[in-house]
Amino acid sequence: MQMYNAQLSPYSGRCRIAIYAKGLDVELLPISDDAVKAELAALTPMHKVPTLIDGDHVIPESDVICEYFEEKGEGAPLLPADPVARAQIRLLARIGEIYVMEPMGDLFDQIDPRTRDKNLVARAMGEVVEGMGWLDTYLDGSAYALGDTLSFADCALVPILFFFERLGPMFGEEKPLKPFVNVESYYRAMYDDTHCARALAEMDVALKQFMGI
Ligand SMILES: N[C@@H](CCC(=O)N[C@@H](CS)C(=O)NCC(=O)O)C(=O)O
Repeated sequence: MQMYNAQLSPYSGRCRIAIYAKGLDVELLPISDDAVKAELAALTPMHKVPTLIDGDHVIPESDVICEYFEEKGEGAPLLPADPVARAQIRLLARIGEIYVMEPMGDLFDQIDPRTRDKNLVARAMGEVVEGMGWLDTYLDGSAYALGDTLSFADCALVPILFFFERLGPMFGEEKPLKPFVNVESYYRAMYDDTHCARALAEMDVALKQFMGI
């Protein structure tokens, strides 16, 4: 398999954690390369990363890719058998993706204070904080998002929380995780997981490159 990838993309990071945890043989194709980017655009009108290639199949969307990995049945399972636990994992991932990451995406264009739209920032921040509150409620203090093993929820949440923590100081919030006690202790513990720590280190390098530091 091959996957069109950006090291800084939280959606690509989600799939990389799944790939590392499952020990899958997936070649990562960097869209920082213009030729690779053009290749991706020719394969799917969505031309977003991540996009997975498996033989003749072109599979965009991080959630769909993770589910595809699971259903192929290779490597460690990232969804338990119990339907209630599966629902809980998917709920946590969805809160992160829809209610935290989506509004947080609007903040990337607002990093420069000179060109910042204050109303847009206030609206997006309000939504992000509301979503973070929901996460804080649903995380139950387990070692991982649910229970004591890595799941799809961790794959989704860890890259999102990386951005939440790193973007805070750019908007005047030095310790953005502090009000979210459950989320903060969960996120800190994820650095002890080899696969999450690997993706976090990759995102750290990519963010420094992006910021020119
Ligand atoms: N819902 C998608 C979001 C993917 C996405 O927005 N990727 C961004 C990078 S973080 C991208 O490829 N943007 C390029 C574009 O939209 O053309 C997923 O879960 O994979």
